[in-house]
Amino acid sequence: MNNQNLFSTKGLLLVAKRAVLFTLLFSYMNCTDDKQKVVNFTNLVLAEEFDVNGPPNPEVWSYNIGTGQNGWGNNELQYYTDRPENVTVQNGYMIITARKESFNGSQYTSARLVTKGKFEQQYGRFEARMRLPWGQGLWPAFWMLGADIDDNPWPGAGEIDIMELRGQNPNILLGTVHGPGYSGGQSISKSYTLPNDRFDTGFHVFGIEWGPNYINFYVDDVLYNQITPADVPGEWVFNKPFYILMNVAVGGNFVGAPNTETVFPQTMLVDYVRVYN
Ligand SMILES: [Ca+2]
Repeated sequence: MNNQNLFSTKGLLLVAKRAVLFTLLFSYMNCTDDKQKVVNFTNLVLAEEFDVNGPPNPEVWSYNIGTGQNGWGNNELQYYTDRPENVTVQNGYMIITARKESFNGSQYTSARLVTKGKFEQQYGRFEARMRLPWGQGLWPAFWMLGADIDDNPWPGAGEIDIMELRGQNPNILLGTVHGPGYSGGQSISKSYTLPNDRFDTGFHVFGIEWGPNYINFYVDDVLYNQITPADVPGEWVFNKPFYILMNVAVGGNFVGAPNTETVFPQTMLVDYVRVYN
């Protein structure tokens, strides 16, 4: 009887603990939902909707061409071009296509677009609606670099990765910041796993809300991470203007090389890029 009573008390305690945990979890979820619904930036300052067929709007976008130094610092395998085979606007989408083809000494081609010198902003809501490529060795990204990078080399200039994904894990994206003392493998990062779905089979909105001393990362309606100066083991370098980059890399340290299972070509469809302040 004593044992039975003890058991029941323990059982009750367990139930109570679970109730408290559930309540905490529920209020946390509500809290993040509230943060996400009450957006901090609502004034639309850039709306690239990709409604005009042809090359992307030259007033906003330019290109990184070639292989960069050491595969853009990551041993990437693609040669970036501005050819329509690698980037074009059609039927409301910007289409970045990674191809397997021999080109100027590289085995793959793709495109990397930047708004450097054309659109740079400090703080705001930056979001893109996209359908991503997939497969071993594919590395799509929507990201930002500090606009002072020419005078303040990476990682001093800072990097905000709004969305990057390893093509071999098409349901897991990462939101990350790099800065002095926390770059590359020491970057501050959090992943988000799409429940029962993949990022290459439909469109999703990837975004940040970025203000003084915070960056909130979200996917669709889910705010999945907030990074503040307390989270980085070095100088906070995100209180200054940044520019946008969009690309599909092939290979490189982050994803490894494609293999025989990787299907080419692979496309990243960008329905829109919108920025608010
Ligand atoms: Ca569109």
